Amino acid sequence: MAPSAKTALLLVDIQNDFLPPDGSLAVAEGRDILPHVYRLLAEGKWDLVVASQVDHPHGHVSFASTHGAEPFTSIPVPKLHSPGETVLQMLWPDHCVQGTHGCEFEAGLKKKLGEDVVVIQKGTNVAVDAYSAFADNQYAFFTPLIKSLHSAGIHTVVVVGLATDYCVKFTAIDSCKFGFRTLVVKEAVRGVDSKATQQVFGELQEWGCELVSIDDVL
Ligand code: VGL
Repeated sequence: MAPSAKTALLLVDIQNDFLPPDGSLAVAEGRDILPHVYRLLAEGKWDLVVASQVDHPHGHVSFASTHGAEPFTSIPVPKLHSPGETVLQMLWPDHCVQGTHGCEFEAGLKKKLGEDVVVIQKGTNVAVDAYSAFADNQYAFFTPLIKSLHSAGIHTVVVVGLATDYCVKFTAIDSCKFGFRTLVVKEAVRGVDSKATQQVFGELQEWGCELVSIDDVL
């Protein structure tokens, strides 16, 4: 990395509900990222640390329970601002409900986050899901993340967290689209479907993301 390039560490959705043993949408190997994430926080020289947090209201459109349907199936749901049009929504178990333990950052991470961490909440609109930390899945509403990165003069974004095949993927791709040099730390991401990881890494590279090892960014 060029020494002058201002760099942000972006921690994607490291929340109790995405972690075993109790998370309602636990990523099976999710805890494996934690030592790497702690090390990045302890040893990294970051110009900005950002933590994204899924913060869903009760009855969120992405919850299977909202529709009386089975989790891990897909259904068409109304597209915002487009009467009569629909988008396909993957349905999940209820997760990261505002104000619940499952919504909180993992306890060890919480202790290690400095007071200057920028927390970006997403998925707060009941009618649309939000995998990317930059915007919802329909790009109808943007979070303050792009403004935070630009205000801090960030050039490079280092992405870690959960889950490789959903929120990490869409966040890293958006980061590339917005023109940031985007590095995804292989040891510090895990997927809902671990078999999909290599395919997702390939997709990320096609978009211009760099897959790196932790020692490349420390
Ligand atoms: C996520 C599924 C549903 C994630 C969020 O953080 O990757 N996955 N909502």
